This record gives sequence, structure tokens and C-alpha cells, in this order.
Amino acid sequence: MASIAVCPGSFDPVTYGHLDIIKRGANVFDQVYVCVLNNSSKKPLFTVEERCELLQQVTSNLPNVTIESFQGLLMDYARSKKANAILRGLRAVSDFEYEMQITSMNRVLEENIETFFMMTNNQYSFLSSSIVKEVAKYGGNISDLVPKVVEEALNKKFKR
Ligand code: COD
Repeated sequence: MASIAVCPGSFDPVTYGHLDIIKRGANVFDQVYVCVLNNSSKKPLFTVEERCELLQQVTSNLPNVTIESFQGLLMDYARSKKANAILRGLRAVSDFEYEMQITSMNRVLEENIETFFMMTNNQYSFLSSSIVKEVAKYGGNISDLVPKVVEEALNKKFKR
């Protein structure tokens, strides 16, 4: 049986931290669907289409990674892909409570799809899309935090 993982997120925008999890996931699972979903507690800077386009560009070298978006519940999307796993990244203890809450809820919604956590690469343990947006907004250097295309897209958003 093929191992199929869904790597869900807001990806607003994709960072080297996300990319590290996606690449490592692609080494473990036969197929990885990276899915842009709505997180109702966040107000996105980029449209869903822009986020997918950036993800597409930075994962084009990964043949078993597919980028999609979905309006609705993660577990409905995962079922539609016949996924057997959800792949999430963990940065710090502060991520744990939130991840535990959504993982428990997702298990109530679909008990046959397991969630797997991958520890962040040490060099990205502080990195989040929010931090990148904050630094970019005020003209700080983000070249070590996001791929070039994402840096350019952020500069365009903030009219630099
Ligand atoms: N290092 C390692 N991992 C990282 C890093 C980093 N530096 N940065 C981010 N990550 C990981 C995150 O831990 C996460 O696993 C993934 O990358 C994506 O992160 P974000 O911040 O882009 O995405 P989130 O956390 O906003 O995504 C939340 C969802 C959109 C998945 C969630 O809200 C959802 O499932 N929405 C759909 C509706 C639904 O099904 N709700 C029910 C569940 S309660």
C-alpha cells in the first residue's frame, strides 16, 4: 500500500522551515499533498492562489509533492486523497498545545488517519511566516528565511 501524507498549513507565505518539513516528508512518504487550508484564527496576507503558486515554484524539484488548496475540513480533504497520514512540523513546546488540540479534534473526525510530527531543523526553530512578514514589512533582511521568489513576493506586497 502506498504511503500518502497530507502536509496542511496556511503557508502565508512558505518559509524555509515549511520547505524543510516538506522535503523530509517527501523522503519518507511515497506521495505528499501539500494543502493550503484556511486557519480561521489567521488573517492571510497572500491569497490562496498566490500561496499555492509560491509553494509550486519552491517544490518543483520534488516529483512526489503536489500542491493543492481546499475550502473545508482537513480530514475531508485527506479522505478524498486516500491519505494515511497527516504531516505536521513541531518547533517548540509552545507549538505542542495547539498541535495536540487539532490532532485530537482531527482524530474524532477521522480515526483512521494518523498524524505524524517532524521536529524542526534546529536552524529553523524560531522561524514562522508571521515573523518573516514582520521583518519584511519593516525592511529587514529575510534572505536566509525564505526562498528568493518568496522574498520578491513579500517585497512586492510591501511595495519595496
Ligand atoms: N519548522 C518546522 N515546522 C514548521 C516551521 C518551522 N520553522 N514553521 C511552520 N512549521 C509547520 C507548522 O508546525 C505546521 O505543521 C506547518 O508547518 C504549517 O504551518 P502554518 O503556520 O503555515 O499552518 P497552520 O498551523 O496555520 O495550519 C493550520 C491548518 C490550516 C492546517 C488548520 O487550521 C486546519 O486544518 N484548517 C482547516 C479546517 C479544519 O479542518 N479544522 C479542524 C481542525 S481543528
